[in-house]
Amino acid sequence: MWVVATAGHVDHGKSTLVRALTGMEPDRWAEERRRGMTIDLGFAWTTLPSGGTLAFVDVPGHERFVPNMLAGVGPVPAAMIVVGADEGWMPQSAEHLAALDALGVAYGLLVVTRADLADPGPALTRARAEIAATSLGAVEAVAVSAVTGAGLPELRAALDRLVARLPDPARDAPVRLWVDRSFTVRGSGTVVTGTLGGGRVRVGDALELAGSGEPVRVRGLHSLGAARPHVDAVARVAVNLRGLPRERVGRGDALLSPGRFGRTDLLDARLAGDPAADLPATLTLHVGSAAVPVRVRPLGPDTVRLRLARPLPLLIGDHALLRDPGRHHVAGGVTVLDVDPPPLRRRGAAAARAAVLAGLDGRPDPAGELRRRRLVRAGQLTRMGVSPTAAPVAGDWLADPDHWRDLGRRLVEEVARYAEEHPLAAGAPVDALRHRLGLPDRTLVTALLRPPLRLRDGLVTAVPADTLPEPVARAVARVRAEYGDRPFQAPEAHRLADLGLGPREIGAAVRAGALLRLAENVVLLPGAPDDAVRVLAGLPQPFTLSAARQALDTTRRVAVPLLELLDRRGATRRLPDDARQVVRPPG
Ligand SMILES: Nc1nc2c(ncn2[C@@H]2O[C@H](COP(=O)(O)OP(=O)(O)OP(=O)(O)O)[C@@H](O)[C@H]2O)c(=O)[nH]1
Ligand SMILES: [Mg+2]
Repeated sequence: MWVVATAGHVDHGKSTLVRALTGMEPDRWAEERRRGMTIDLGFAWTTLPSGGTLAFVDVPGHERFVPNMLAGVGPVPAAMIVVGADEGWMPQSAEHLAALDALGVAYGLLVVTRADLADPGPALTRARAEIAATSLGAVEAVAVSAVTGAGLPELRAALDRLVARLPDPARDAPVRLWVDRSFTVRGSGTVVTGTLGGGRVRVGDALELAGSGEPVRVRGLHSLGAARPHVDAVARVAVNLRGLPRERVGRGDALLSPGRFGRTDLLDARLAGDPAADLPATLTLHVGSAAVPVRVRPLGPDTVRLRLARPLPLLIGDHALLRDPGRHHVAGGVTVLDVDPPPLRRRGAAAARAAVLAGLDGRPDPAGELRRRRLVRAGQLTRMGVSPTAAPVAGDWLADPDHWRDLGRRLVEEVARYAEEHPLAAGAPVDALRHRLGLPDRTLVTALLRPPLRLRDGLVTAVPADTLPEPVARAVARVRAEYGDRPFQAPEAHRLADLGLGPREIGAAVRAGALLRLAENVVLLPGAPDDAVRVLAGLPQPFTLSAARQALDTTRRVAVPLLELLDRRGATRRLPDDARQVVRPPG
């Protein structure tokens, strides 16, 4: 199934056209039929010549009902713009088009209707030009009369061509079903409807209400007027929710896959196009079927911080629209850049934040998020719409590799400092170290332990340096200082010789756990294999030797024995074609 929303000025014939195409009545309310005007969203569907099913979300054209229109088009990726041949381009033709543009809608069709009343030519020319300047670009156009039926076969064929171009929905995406209607069915209880843009809903599914966070259970599903065991995106769907009172859910709420979305009332966003310098301080944010008042704080020339009056389940990359309800005016589109932005407390923080936002484009960027957040839980990233690519350093904690190496170095220093401050203590308690490093979880401290540090009875100690002969300990310290920030580069043979590390000295350092020998004269620091797995887990799997070598910024001399070591440890697996994949992250 595909879903297309109508758009266009009041009385230009949207509902009449939907009726002519589907044989169904989109104006559901008696009041709408009495007044001959759409007030709220209408739903109808038809079979196209190709055999596919197309559902329409029919929207009201009157300027008073633009918020209803926006709730309908928000989750729908394609539009049928309807212009009356007799009246031509009108204010809500323009406002609806501005809304589609702000939401980034890229697929559409122009229909000049009421062509039995006037020459469609002028309306067609004007509307085409207006649409061409938006995210919809050049669209196909058809002239019709819903009364005589002229042009309807051509319109059906054009709709077939339109839906054939629509991108395939993400079938495995988490569910975020924006609710556009809710009502009670006697004997069944509360039913909500919406346009499912991605994923699959099944009878029996546990979902979560965005507004209250409360869990709900799918008791029944309807689509195209029939009960279904499951419904795949894209689809119009009606969901019967077990045991949920009708007052607890309504338009603007959403049904979510549990644990897959955060809720945010603070976000940073980029304004589309040439943003007006004098953006009002309060506007309404429209996204999905929701409309929420927001306070706008400009940051950079085209970036803003939005404070929402209530939290919404938004992801990085979501498109939304800002509208000035008082002035009936679409103020612009926004792309969400960050749904968990840092507070701006210090002087200069806003300017610094603007500089960061200047480098973001709303595309999920796992490595960039790690770099900016340094330490974050995998689940938290997922709930922002970013799929983690790196393996966790501990539990579900992810760390920026540079930050993690830095923490490792600081831990060694803190253990030494603790020993100086507490000469009689048997070691530094893990919690004290956690505190000193400002880490949120003690498992992070234990995950950072590398020789010469070790944990015994909850206390961290450094293996006394004097277990190594003084010259060897000094040489190892030099290696650590020189190679600590390029952990996959092994000192060349001549450098080892300069440092006084011959085979015997290397043997002693390896036995003390201070160095790791990969091959004759190829030594790394002991944490290198775990760090390597973390880097390799971030590559598209499986990966080649050369991809691994580049990602690790090293040579074949190191990469070949290092990968063989990882194979032996069961962290990577070598495939028949010599490519490899990471099978077990470091634990
Ligand atoms: N002659 C003629 N009249 C039409 C045609 N299409 C619609 N109409 C008439 O135009 C009037 C408005 O049509 P609607 O379909 O209600 O318009 P709408 O765009 O849905 O209006 P809103 O939903 O209120 O924005 C009705 O009286 C229709 O009968 C057409 O192709 N030819
Ligand atoms: Mg209508």
